[in-house]
Amino acid sequence: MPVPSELPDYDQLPSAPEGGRSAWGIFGEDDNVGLFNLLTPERVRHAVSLVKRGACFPLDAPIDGFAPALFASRGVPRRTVVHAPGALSFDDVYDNFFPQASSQWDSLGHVGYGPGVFYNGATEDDVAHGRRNGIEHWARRGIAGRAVLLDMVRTFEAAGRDYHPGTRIAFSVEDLEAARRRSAVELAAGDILIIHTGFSAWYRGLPAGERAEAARAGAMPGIDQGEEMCRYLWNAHVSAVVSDSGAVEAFPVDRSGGPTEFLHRVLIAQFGMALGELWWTEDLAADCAGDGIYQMLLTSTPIHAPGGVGSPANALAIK
Ligand code: UVW
Repeated sequence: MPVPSELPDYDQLPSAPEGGRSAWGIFGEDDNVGLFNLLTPERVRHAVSLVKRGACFPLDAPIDGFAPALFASRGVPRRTVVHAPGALSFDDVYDNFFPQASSQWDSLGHVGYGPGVFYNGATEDDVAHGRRNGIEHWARRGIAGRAVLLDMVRTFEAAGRDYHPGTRIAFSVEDLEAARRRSAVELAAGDILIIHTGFSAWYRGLPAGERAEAARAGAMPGIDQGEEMCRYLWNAHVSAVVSDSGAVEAFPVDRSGGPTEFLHRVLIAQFGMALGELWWTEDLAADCAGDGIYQMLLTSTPIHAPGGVGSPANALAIK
C-alpha cells in the first residue's frame, strides 16, 4: 500500500475504545511497520544531505552496560569464551541475553493497548507466536532518516530549573517545545525524535551499590503522560521517539490510569510509533551543544530475530 502523502491530524483519527486515538489501518490492514513507513526514499535522501562533517556518533551503550538491569524482569547478558588452550580460534556465546536490557528498540509487539490488543489489531496469540509486529519487520526494512535531538538537560539548565537525571521529571509539551526552539529545528514527518535526559550516563556512572538502589527506585525523566502529549507527537508525525532514559515516558508510570496515562499503550499499540530506550546520547548531545546543529542522519539495523519483541538499537548518528 502506498504511504499516504498526508496523515490526518490527531483529532481526525477515530477514538480508541478506552482513550486516545487509533491509527490502525493507515498503512494497510496487514502493516507491521507502523510509522517507519514514513521513512520514504525522499526523506532518507534528505537526511543523508544533512551529513556535513562525516562525524559518527554510535548510540548504543554496551550490551551489559546497565547492571543491574533496570526492570526486575530483565538481566545482564553473560559472555562465555569458547576456546581450547592453544587452539587458533576464539568464539563466544551469550546467555541471559535480554535485547531490551541496554540500548534498545521496542517492537510493535512490546506493549498492547489493552490485554490481547496490539498494533493494527494483532492478538496476543499473533505476538506470542511471532506472526505479527515482530522486530524482523524493521530489520528487513532497515531504519534511516532524519533525527532531531532535544536536549532536556541543557534546556532546563539554561532556564535555571532544577534538574537531576535520577528523578522522575515529566517533560511537558511546552518543555519539549522549549528544547526544540533551542535546537532551531521544525519537526517534520518521519523524524526520529531523540530526547536527551542524561539518565544513562548518570546511572552507568554510579558506584555499584548506588546503582542497585537506583534500579530499585526506578525514577527516570521522560515525556509527560496524557492526551496532550499524544496529540503533540502524532501531529508532529514523528516515526519514533528515543531517549537515553529507560522508558521514554517519565517513570514510574501509573499503569492503573487510562491508556494515555501509560503512553506505551497509545504510542506503540495505536500509533505504531517506535520507542527506543537507554540509548547512549551523551556524546551526540555534547556535540550538538558545541556546533549548534541538532539534526542529523540516523541509521539503525535492528537484530533480524523473527518474531522478536525487542532489539539492541544498533544505531548510528552521522553529522
Ligand atoms: C516500559 O514498559 C515502561 O519500559 P520498557 O519499554 O523498557 O518495557
